Amino acid sequence: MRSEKGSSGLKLRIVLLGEKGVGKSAIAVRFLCGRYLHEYDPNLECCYDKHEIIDGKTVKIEIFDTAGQDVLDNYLKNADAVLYVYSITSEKSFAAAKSFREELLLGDKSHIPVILLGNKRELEQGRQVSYKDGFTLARETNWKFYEMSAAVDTHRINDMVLNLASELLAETKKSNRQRRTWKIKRAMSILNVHIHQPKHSSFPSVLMPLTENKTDPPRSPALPQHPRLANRRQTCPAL
Ligand SMILES: Nc1nc2c(ncn2[C@@H]2O[C@H](COP(=O)(O)OP(=O)(O)OP(=O)(O)O)[C@@H](O)[C@H]2O)c(=O)[nH]1
Ligand SMILES: [Mg+2]
Repeated sequence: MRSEKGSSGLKLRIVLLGEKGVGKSAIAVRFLCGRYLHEYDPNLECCYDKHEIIDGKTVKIEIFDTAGQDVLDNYLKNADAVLYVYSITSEKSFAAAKSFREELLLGDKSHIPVILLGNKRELEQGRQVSYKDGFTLARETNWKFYEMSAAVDTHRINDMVLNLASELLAETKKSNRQRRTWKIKRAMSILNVHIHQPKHSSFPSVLMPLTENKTDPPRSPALPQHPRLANRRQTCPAL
């Protein structure tokens, strides 16, 4: 998740990937417009993003629907998360999910959060991929897993995306906090170097007294001492 340019809000870009016909556009339309694919006319309305209040913050959620004509790297370049869709009625689309996992690992992109989504779950009679297989693939790769239907599940897709946004927002807050702590620690260590300057450093010590008088001898050994005071120090330990 990143800050949106020119605004105080945050932006989350989710890229939809998966084989042809698995229901990527149907899922995008369901989330963005709350309707099923055939109830949506792309000539009359255009939905790409949606603003949601998540944990008190405004988040612009962009859904990037793909059609498989570009190389994976181009899609992943600006992705904060991937929604990988297969159809539970297509073993082939599930095999593609496995290949996608390999590609991510080989391309060193396994840090990108992925949700594996088995779509068309209401078509139980045509099922070719078991729930267990989907669940196992996701667990092996530390992905989240859901089975859903863009056709009949009106709220679950929404809830799933909002959950993801909420988790990513929490992670962003955590890493910002860590970055702030790191900056403070770094500033402290720089300060520390100055406090413990070597005796004859050309830089003045931070703890050096600003004024100097004879009754209050300077504590820094780097400063020259008056010879009389040095003698008195030897005979009078209180000084
Ligand atoms: N029964 C059922 N059909 C669905 C579901 N989701 C999508 N479909 C149908 O599956 C077909 C393909 O859906 P799309 O959303 O166009 O699939 P896509 O992944 O965007 O396909 P491409 O853009 O060609 O890659 C359409 O006929 C949809 O109506 C679902 O949950 N259940
Ligand atoms: Mg499509």
